[in-house]
Amino acid sequence: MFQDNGFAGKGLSVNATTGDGLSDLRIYGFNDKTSSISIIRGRWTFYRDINFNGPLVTLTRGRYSSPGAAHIPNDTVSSLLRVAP
Ligand SMILES: [Ca+2]
Repeated sequence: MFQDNGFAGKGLSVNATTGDGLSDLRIYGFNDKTSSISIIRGRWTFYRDINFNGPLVTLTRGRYSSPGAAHIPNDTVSSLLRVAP
C-alpha cells in the first residue's frame, strides 16, 4: 500500500494469513493514507473504518495505481483483511 498514486510515497508492506489482517492502520501510521495498492498474492478486503467495518472493496492480485483503479475513495482505508490465499 502506498501513500501516493503510482506506488509512490511512503509505503506499508502487509502480509497475513487468510482470515487475518490489520484491524487498525492507525497503529502503523497509515490510517486514511492509501492512494495506490499492489497485491502480490491473495484476495483482500479494504475497509473504510477500523476493525473491518464500513464500506469495503475486495481486490485480487494486481496493481492498482490510483484510487480510481482500485475503486476505493482516496485516503480512506483504515483496515484490511486477507480473505483468500
Ligand atoms: Ca477511514
